Amino acid sequence: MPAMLLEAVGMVQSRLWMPPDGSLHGITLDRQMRWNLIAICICCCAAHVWLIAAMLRRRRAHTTRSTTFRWTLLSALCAMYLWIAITAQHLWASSRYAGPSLEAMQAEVVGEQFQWYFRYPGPDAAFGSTRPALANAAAGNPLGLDARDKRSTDDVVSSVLVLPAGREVDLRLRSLDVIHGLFIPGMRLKENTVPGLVLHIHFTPTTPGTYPILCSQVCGSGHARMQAVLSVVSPAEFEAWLATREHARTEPPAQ
Ligand SMILES: [Cu+2]
Repeated sequence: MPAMLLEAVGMVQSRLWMPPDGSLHGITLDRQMRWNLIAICICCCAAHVWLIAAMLRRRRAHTTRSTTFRWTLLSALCAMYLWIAITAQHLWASSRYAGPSLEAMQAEVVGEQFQWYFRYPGPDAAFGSTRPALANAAAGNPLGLDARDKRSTDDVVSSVLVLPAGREVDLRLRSLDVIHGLFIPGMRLKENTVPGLVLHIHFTPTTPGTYPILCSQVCGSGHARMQAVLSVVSPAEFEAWLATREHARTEPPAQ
């Protein structure tokens, strides 16, 4: 019965506002959201029934029975609130307080008015230094990669975030100007990019497909067009894509 109820709420949820989930942690998160929604709906309906009944009934003197009923109801509400808070905290902690595994893939997301850039560390597995003074999108260096740092020479910068399905990703988030909000609804992922800070968030995409990337902070006049795409592909397709980008980065163009 609970499974059927969850499934029914899930169908309504996906039709009304939630896109299909493509991440590992999204399964637990969606279940949590559905239980919260069910609890809130029951409370809302019960409160209205109680309110209408109280208006229609004639005022009665307090009895021991009605007082016991009220305390039972209050205790049940407190227990429900605690259950929601504890399970939500557990879910939050597993994704935000616990770090990624050592095998997690590294990638960087950089927000700039009004564009998302994505960087991969290349074969050396280390992100090279950047300098804001060198940032020049027209010259093909939007993040200001410093060529004097050897670790920068193989870094791959892309305007599309391509990730392999089934592998955990450790995203490091930066901003070049104002606060932006990385929001990938299909991955149940939302985190700000803050100037001067490097924030981390980790997750595992599971379902191949294309997912919109949005900005959830009103970051300026072009905020609405600050969109990009996450493409989740098979590990083999990802390796092939990255190898092509790395080759183009490290090999000088043929004369
Ligand atoms: Cu933005």
